[in-house]
Amino acid sequence: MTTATLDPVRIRREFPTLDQSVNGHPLVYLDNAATSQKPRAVLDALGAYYENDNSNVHRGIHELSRRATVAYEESRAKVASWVGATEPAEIVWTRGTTEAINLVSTAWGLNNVREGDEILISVLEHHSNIIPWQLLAQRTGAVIKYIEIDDQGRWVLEDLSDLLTDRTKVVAISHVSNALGTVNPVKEVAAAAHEVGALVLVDGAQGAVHIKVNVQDLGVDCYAFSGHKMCGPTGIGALWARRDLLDSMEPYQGGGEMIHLVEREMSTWAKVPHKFEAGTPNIAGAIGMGAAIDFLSEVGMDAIARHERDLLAYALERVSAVGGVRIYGPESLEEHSALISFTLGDAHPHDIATILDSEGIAVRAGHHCAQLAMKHFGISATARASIYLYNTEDDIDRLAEGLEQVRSIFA
Ligand code: C6P
Repeated sequence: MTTATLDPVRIRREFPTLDQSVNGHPLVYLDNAATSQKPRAVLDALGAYYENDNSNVHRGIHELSRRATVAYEESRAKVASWVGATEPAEIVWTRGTTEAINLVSTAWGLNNVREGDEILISVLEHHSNIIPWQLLAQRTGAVIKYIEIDDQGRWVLEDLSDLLTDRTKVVAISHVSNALGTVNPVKEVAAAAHEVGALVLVDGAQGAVHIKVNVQDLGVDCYAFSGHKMCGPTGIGALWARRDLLDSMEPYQGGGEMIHLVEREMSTWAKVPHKFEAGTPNIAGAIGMGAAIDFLSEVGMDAIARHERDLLAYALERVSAVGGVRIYGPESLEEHSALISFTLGDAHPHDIATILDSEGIAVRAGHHCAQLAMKHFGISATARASIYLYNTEDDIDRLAEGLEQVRSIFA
């Protein structure tokens, strides 16, 4: 593998799952925004941990526990440098993006948001970045305000200075929309939010996958992301947050690992990040996420981004040429991440996905956990083809051929 260009045909050989037939056809996997496939390097890291080092972390004074702890903490350091954290302690392991957002909305929110305060989110958000804030609003009496979107699924920011007030306590926004592919101007909104003293949390579930993230450059306070969308295992993800913020926050859950001293009436907490990691963590998952970061770093994020952009351009051309297709999301490639969200005439997106599946092509159909975004367009669902580093022009050709079949059935 080289860092300059990327050969997807060579890369896909690293992914055993891709080497199979589905419904009698070679698999075309275009559901990467839901979860990516895993390279052999990640599967091997998981196997090696369970075969050689399986043990609990930070507890046992024995060799296996030492090895497990070293590998687990090394992975934390890799995740820290992946997003530009100033130190590994700024990374809290979570089950994924969803848990990372809930951690902040609960551990920070319940102590910092009061009745009448305002929470600003956008209509484009995944439910994981809506519901935790609605729960917080219900519990505190805070008010939720929304950044609206235009007909290309981009934030409308003309009235941002009205949306942000001295009551705005938190701005929670996605880096990239999973439903439409919009790459959002997070940096600009974060700067404005900080002017009114609000905390800025970014849902990076679809960001850290495709974009070389630097949280310092973005100028945000928290960044949440998942391992399974970036070649890592399921059930592991991370919250990055500024160290002083983490230090100031109360624990999220109580249990082993997160304490310093336990007394009958009162206990004290471990230092961050362990304060937020109650119970035995997903050790294998963390090690697997570290292996995924090694893998992606070796391929090179610049090369991945270039490949995805070229393939997206090709896919937009091929898919939009199918009669009756309507594509949702930004027209400019600069603002459009590696997925195509679309409808095709009167065909229900579930029917589109079912017909494609019969041809061995995996796409997602539905509201993509973004019902507010769907509502904006007056639809309940789209079909979504999402691209990653191992997809090829052949995959896109197969998708376009499959869509022609859908069209012929529903014409
Ligand atoms: N989106 C999709 O098919 P978890 O489940 O915690 O790893 O990630 C949740 C999440 C949060 N924000 C965004 C922008 C997301 O895309 C997701 C996951 C998947 O689009 C499953 S619904």
